[in-house]
Amino acid sequence: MSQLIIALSKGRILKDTLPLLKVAGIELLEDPEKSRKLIFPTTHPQVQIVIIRATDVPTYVENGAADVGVAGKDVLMEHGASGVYEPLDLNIAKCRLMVAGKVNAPAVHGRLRIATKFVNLAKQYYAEKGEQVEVIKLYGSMELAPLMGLADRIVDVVDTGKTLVENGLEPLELIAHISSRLIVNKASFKRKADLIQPLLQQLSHAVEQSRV
Ligand code: PRT
Ligand code: MG
Repeated sequence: MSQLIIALSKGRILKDTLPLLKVAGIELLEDPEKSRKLIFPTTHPQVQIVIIRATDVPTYVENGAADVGVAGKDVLMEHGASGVYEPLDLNIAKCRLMVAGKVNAPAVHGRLRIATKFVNLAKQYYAEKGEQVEVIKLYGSMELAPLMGLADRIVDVVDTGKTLVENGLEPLELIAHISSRLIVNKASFKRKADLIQPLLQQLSHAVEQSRV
């Protein structure tokens, strides 16, 4: 019997995906937030869930190490992820990809310095605007960069905006609306259609239910 590996990341994606998977008859037997394990069996004998970093999900699925995954559109756009199918918008972990800067910051002369973990997205965004900028790669806590004089702006995802406000920053430009997507390895999509097609149908049904 073929096995299906689903890649998820801890935190909001796991929390929001589990109720959808439950509708598809897939439930974890233990809580990954309380475990150091990385591979988890489920109530479905043919399905296992692996827990990895959010930014690694497209890599696992693209290479077939996982058959299916859930990743934010921000992560997918930054990664490229051209090697995977993206059949379903799960409408979860919603946020906005934005440019933000210090409140009442004086005008910048010369090239803007942009701190972000979304280097490709930031470069693409400013290239499309025809603006020459310097992009500085960070791995986290982007909000700190303008306060410390490391950058003039950040490109990051914003949900409530609370983190910006608490750090004296304000949203300046909306780049994209973001939600998490189901992604599928292209070979698995064909070879494991018997498992993936019903999963897709049940998940899209669950997403529709959650919309109303
Ligand atoms: O945290 P880690 O470095 O392991 O990886 P990650 O940040 O990529 O993963 P995770 O689990 O934090 O986010 C997974 C996905 O959730 C992202 O790829 C987004 O698509 C989506 N998402 C939705 C968010 C947020 N909302 C969000 N608010 N991802 C991050 N945030 C951050 C935001 O950048 C800010 O620093 O949460 C902070 C609080 O946001 P506010 O605006 O509510 O204050
Ligand atoms: Mg995070």
